[in-house]
Amino acid sequence: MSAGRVLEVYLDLLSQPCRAVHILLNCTRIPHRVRTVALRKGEQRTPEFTQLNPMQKVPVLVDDGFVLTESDAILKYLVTKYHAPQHWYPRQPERRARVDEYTAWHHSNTRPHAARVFILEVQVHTDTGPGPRPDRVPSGWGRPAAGCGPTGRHAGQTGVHVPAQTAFPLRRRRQPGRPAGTV
Ligand SMILES: N[C@@H](CCC(=O)N[C@@H](CS)C(=O)NCC(=O)O)C(=O)O
Repeated sequence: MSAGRVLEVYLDLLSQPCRAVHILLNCTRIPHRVRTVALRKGEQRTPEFTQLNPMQKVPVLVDDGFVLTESDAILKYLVTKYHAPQHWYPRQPERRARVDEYTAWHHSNTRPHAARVFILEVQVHTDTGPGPRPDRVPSGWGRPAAGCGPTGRHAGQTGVHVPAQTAFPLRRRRQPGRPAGTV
């Protein structure tokens, strides 16, 4: 990092890709400054942020004038540029390819499906009912996680809008015995 220009990341920690960047930065102790972009307040649509990322999405990295979006690219850039330990992103081609294989798969598999489970099991209940179902919320939810994990309260604050047409089929699938409005 060039002197005096601290690496900046634009994040909302309610966002999974942002948390991945945040976790890596903290675990590898790369000096950085977090600039929060509150998605629920629409801060990703301000002219200043749009200039940084015309796609109006977080995370965004700014490293001495170099602007980079897409968490996968940011993670790999950070490890390479700041010489993070090899286990994060090995140099050996086959081992590196295994990481790339997973990260390529993650975006169209783990992430959307996990997000869907979260939205249906937690978000919908929080937005339309008494709150997340206790049996769907991990113990320790809302308390800062130990070590390098994400911190803060996430329930009901994902910034994800659940359109009515998404919620409708859920009502039809409602299990007997559960109050209306629950999945
Ligand atoms: N593929 C991108 C996804 C970025 C993304 O979808 N960010 C979401 C938060 S998880 C966002 O900024 N959404 C704001 C919006 O769409 O208005 C990455 O991994 O960085």
